[in-house]
Amino acid sequence: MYAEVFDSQSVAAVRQQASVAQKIVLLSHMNADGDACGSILGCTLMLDSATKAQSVTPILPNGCPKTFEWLPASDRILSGEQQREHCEALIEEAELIVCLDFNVPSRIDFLQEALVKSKAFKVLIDHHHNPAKDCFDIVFSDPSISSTCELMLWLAIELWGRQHLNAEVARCLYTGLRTDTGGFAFSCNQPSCFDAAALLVSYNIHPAEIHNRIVNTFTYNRMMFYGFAISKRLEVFPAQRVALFTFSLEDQLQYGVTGEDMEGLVNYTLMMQEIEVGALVREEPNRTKVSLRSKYDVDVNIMAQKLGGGGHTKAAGATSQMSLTEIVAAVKQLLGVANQEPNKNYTVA
Ligand SMILES: [Mn+2]
Repeated sequence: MYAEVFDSQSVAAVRQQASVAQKIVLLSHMNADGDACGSILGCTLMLDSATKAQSVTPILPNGCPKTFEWLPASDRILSGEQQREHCEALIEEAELIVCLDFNVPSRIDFLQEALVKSKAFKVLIDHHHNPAKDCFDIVFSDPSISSTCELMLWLAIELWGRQHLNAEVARCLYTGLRTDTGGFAFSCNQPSCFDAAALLVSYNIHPAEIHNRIVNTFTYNRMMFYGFAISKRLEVFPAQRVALFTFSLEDQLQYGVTGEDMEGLVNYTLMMQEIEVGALVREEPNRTKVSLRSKYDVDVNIMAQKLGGGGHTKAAGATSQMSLTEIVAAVKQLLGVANQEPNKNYTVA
């Protein structure tokens, strides 16, 4: 599978490094999602069984989110925020570092310096556009692949065959496949995505149970916040086929919700039949964040890049130092709705 991504020399080099490395570190991005958590844990478990390393340590800049603590081995994830010096030392001393589901070192935030400085053999496994190839010894990257978890599965088979696949690994990898495709709704044009799902399900995992763990998890506060968001904080521009959520810090404090609770809310914009591009802008202490989604052909990755971020064609985002007012103006400019009045009485036909 994907012979152009997994050239045999690179695969052999990684197999060799994995077989001799005593200290292995795995890294994924800030605010880890299902694909980050699933790929880092699936890879950790496979390296446990495939190598003789003394230590295999998964590190996330701000730890494992509560929503993914049910994944196997999640208690092994170290939080960079909670144990910064320890994590930096592990990164610097590592002989092999596997980076998953991010394209540039800045996506691991304050841990990037340690990564760049480390003399370890560095492997990137990712599906975002424009990977920083110079920062890694080997890069396995293809933006046409559904998820890093799918890429990790095919790479594992190239490296070791199926001998290190089992129910726990399958549970981890299926989770990223499931979340990055919105439940096999988008980013799944390649048949290989379904081949991967079929193979993972053959290890006796239960898609309905994983679906419940991922989707049916709202607290009452989060549900009430979504009601507030849709009724009070959604601007719809039907003529431009654009919709935009905006949240101040105060909005979030009032309902006791955080960024994690807003995961997926931006997708609600696209549920309106006339809307093609949706955005969510929110304030955090000392910064603002933008999420962008596209239903058809508009490339939101390009828009996110103009805001200093990036991502995928249909799903991208950015973190900014602009104030909420400034970033909303910038986003509206990019969406072509600057100076337009949102239609408050808009109802979908
Ligand atoms: Mn991903």
